[in-house]
Amino acid sequence: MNYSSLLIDIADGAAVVTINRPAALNALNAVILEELTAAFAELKGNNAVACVILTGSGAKAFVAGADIAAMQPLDAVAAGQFARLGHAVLNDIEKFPKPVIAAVNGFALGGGCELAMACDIRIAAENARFGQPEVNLGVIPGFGGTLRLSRLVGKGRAKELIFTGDMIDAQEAYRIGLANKVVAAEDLLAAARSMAAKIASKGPVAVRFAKESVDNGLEMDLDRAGRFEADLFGLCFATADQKEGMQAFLDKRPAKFTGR
Ligand code: DAK
Repeated sequence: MNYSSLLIDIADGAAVVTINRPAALNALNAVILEELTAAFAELKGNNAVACVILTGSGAKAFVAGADIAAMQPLDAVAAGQFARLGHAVLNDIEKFPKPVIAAVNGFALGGGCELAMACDIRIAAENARFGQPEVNLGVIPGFGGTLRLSRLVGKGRAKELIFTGDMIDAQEAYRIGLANKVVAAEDLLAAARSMAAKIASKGPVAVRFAKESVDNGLEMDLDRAGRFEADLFGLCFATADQKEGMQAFLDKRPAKFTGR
């Protein structure tokens, strides 16, 4: 499929999806949200893709938020539709059956911070800035920010960021657990590709089950979460990858996973 606002580059098991609207700091409009939905649906079934890297075009921004100019005139019904579109995209990414890494190359504000938080892992460039500045605009985070930020960094820190609208830099984001690591801007894509390649070399079914277990387990009490994890652990033994992975260990050779 051809995309007007996304660039997609697939190599070595990873798809780099670049939101390409640098003149507006990659602000999310309905076209980008619809194209992200289509792109993730396409990548889901692509066996050459083990991992997705999401980033923004240009040196300045990952995504500076939802498109304020497009949102300003919306009535309550249209705003609700826009919010549902955003939620659907972020849910698709969160539930995507392969890991998604956000390579945060500058501003990740509002909907941009929310988009990064829907990804499994965030690698930040030194110039990255994170924030939920919606209160400056008279609204609250509308794409799951109040939910995902508090789960990632805890209730107190999330409330401080959301109530003040303050931006934090990459090191502070790392310190509070919002970013997994910080790298020099020029090394960002290489760092993301290197992590994606490492993940792509593992058993794909095991990685998918691990993602499901972490995400679903966090929403359950420990008893149910434990049973869910045990069921997925058991299911691993129905895969060729489990037989191969354990046999390879016993043979003292690298495993050759097939994703079956
Ligand atoms: N939307 C539209 N255009 C944006 C934008 C945005 N979020 N952010 C930047 N731009 C545009 C600027 O208007 C400017 O366009 P031109 O004037 O050149 O045409 C261009 O990008 C470059 O930006 P600046 O000139 O402002 O660049 P600076 O370096 O001076 O400043 C900045 C960079 C990131 C600090 C600044 O651009 C800024 O503060 N941007 C807005 C950040 C922000 O407030 N983001 C949160 C957006 S609100 C909801 C669903 C979702 C949401 C809310 C409700 N429901 C429907 C319930 C989500 C809301 C948000 O994400």
